[in-house]
Amino acid sequence: MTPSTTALLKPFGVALELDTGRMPEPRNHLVRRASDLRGYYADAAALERLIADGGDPVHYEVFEVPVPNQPGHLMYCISTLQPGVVGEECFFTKGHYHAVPGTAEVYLCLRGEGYLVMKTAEGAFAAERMTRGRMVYVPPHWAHRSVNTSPDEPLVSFCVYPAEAGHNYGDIAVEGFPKRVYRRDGRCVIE
Ligand code: S6P
Ligand code: ZN
Repeated sequence: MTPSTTALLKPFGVALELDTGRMPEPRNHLVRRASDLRGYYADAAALERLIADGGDPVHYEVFEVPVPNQPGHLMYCISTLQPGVVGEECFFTKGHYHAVPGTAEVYLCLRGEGYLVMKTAEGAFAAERMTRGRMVYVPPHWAHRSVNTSPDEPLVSFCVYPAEAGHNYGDIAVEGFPKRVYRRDGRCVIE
């Protein structure tokens, strides 16, 4: 089948800074600070202290040059999740299901260390290690959240997913994930 003229997108390239996890010329740049994560961490008082005394630090940034959100296209982004803890809990992204639930995602870790934690609406849980050069496959129907377990290094990832997938934050602000990731005495604990 020949695509219509409007469906034909000209091929393009995008520069990525693999170490810093930035795009020099993004069209979309999402910044989430500690205050955007209210309600998500186990220790709400520790988060408020971080916001008030720590200058409401940036938690993570996502850089995109979008493509049409239509089936057939692939969306992609590079993101940087800063290191840190709220109380003892490692910094994380909000986490989401895809609005089109039958869409998967690939995460490639470019720098740092952490986990991609995942859950299903039926209560299944998985945690896959993220280290440089490791790819994690998020199957359809699994909500996913990045967690940075390093004491001092950003977690940089590149992800690719169907352009129509969208985001569904659903119950995550209220229910969270079945397990949380903590750093205690220099060790990482998932419980
Ligand atoms: C999109 C993909 C990432 C996240 C980003 C921010 O499917 O998984 O681009 O959107 O890491 O996470 P969140 O949970 O705040 O949207
Ligand atoms: Zn996603």
